[in-house]
Amino acid sequence: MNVVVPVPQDDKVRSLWTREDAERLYNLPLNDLLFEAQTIHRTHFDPNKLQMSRLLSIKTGGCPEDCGYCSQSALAPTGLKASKLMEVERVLAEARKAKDGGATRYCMGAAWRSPKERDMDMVIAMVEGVKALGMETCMTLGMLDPFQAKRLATAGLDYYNHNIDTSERYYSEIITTRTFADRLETLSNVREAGMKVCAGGILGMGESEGDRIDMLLTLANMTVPPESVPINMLIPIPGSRLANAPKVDPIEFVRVIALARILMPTSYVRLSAGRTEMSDELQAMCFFAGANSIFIGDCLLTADNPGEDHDTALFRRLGVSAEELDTAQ
Ligand code: SAM
Ligand code: DTB
Ligand code: SF4
Repeated sequence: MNVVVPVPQDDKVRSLWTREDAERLYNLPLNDLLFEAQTIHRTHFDPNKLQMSRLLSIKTGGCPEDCGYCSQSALAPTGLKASKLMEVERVLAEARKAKDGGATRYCMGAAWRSPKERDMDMVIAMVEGVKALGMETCMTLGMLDPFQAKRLATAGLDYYNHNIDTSERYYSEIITTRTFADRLETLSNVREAGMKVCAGGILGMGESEGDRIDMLLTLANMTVPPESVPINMLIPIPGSRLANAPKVDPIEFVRVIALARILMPTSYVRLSAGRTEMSDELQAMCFFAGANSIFIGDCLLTADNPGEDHDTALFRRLGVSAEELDTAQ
């Protein structure tokens, strides 16, 4: 078997992963790749614990951006009804339910290109309110300038989610209303403001194997890699440009999860959107490959998620349970 030496991420002078390293890992015989990923996983995490987050769409639809995968773009005939920013009290009521359901992190998403000044007070009140419930907070509101990032960080926002979605090369095939560089700039503003970064992407948008590897390399080679890396399987949305994109081969999906685990040994890798379409066996394989975070609940932002009954049964069969929040931090 090839011996793979992971690059230590806490070295003062950190060496970067090369495309060659990543390709070699990705193309290992599957058993070797899984063994390597699971070995690394066990040195940093309890392999039988999953971090559980819950999502809420606080502002749905009517988005001016043209992301080809999204149900919420006003530019695609997806039939989704747009709604206004949710009242703070309603968000907090939903967050309480999520906490009772076992979620330790509450993620609030808005269909915006970027937050407007007039919305910031309500968004800040949501962060403070959810934080006061004793949950970790995460938001995904589109692009942030340094000032907005600082305001959110000061309010106590723990994580900001902003996905790079795919490789730099393929990005403009999927989104034309902003650039890959815009995405990286927001991520840098989030990091500078002192928040933790949640950044990942989507598989199944017609991208190549090289695009998937390059996406992971961009994340892994950041000065500080994201603490949370969501890997979404495209949920095809009727009316969206990617409604008929070719499906990802499940084994290739597992390979990407394993590669993410090896390239970013201490990050949480989230098996994110698309679990409803995955078999229990595929999910189990993703957890073995190093995925250790999921969204729970029966709804993501606008699309379905497996729901509590199915997940509870699956986790019992696999002997995995929810990771508790480390309140000592
Ligand atoms: N509007 C904000 C933005 O785009 O940054 C935040 C919300 S957006 C819906 C959050 C992420 O969800 C996207 O970056 C994308 O990675 C993921 N996503 C959206 N629609 C999806 C779909 N149909 N299937 C899989 N992932 C999806
Ligand atoms: C992420 O990477 N996936 C989540 C979260 N970050 C915001 C969103 C998934 C959205 C799936 C499609 C929908 O619900 O509309
Ligand atoms: Fe808007 Fe975000 Fe959907 Fe893109 S992914 S259309 S920015 S809500």
